[in-house]
Amino acid sequence: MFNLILFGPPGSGKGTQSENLIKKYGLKHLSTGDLLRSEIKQGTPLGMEAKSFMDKGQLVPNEVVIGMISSAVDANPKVAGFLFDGFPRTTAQADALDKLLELKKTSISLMLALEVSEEELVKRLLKRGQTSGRSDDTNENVIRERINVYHNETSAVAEHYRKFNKVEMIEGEGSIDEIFASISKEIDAKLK
Ligand code: B4P
Repeated sequence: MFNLILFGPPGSGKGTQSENLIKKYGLKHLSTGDLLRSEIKQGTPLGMEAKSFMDKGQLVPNEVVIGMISSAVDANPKVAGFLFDGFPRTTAQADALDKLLELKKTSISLMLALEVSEEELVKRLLKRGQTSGRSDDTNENVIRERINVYHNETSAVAEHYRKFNKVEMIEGEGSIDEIFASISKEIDAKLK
């Protein structure tokens, strides 16, 4: 199996690049942000709990997100690999993911980390907020809080995988096609 983590701050292009990557490499896309927004749309208790955190720009509790990913991995036993988008976002989530994959006799193959400046992130998310209907994209304070949370809680996840030599950095500013080409190059080198 080829299991990829697409990593980076909010607005760095994880969701955008994932759409093209799943088409090219046939991976199963697991986005915790998409899974949570689907729960909110359906009005489930999990969705209602998650919304209260997401609207403030905070992370949803680890046990909620880990449970969701665990079910999604179990529900897809025959895939070529997973593309984890927006997960793991804490070291506790990374530990849980490693254990989960170990039980399936597999592991993370590669983490690609998108690098984008803070001002560009804010600009992109405010722009998306004009059309997406996402409440966490319309308020600049909430966007900046999400970026702070990334620095304080999420960036350490890259250190976790760096210990195993699994991280490659990607320049995340430029056209979507240029960034996709850089990402594909890293994946192709790893698949060789
Ligand atoms: P996510 O849904 O993961 O959203 P995101 O990080 O904001 O966005 P992403 O990075 O995918 O967006 P993209 O750049 O593609 O998380 C939302 C919330 O859910 C979190 O704040 C948290 O509360 C919760 N959550 C999710 N996962 C969690 C977890 N594991 N643990 C706890 N809580 C969790 O797109 C941004 C915009 O940039 C788009 O409009 C796009 O068109 C544009 N863009 C992309 N690439 C571009 C480029 N090259 N140039 C110009 N614009 C570009």
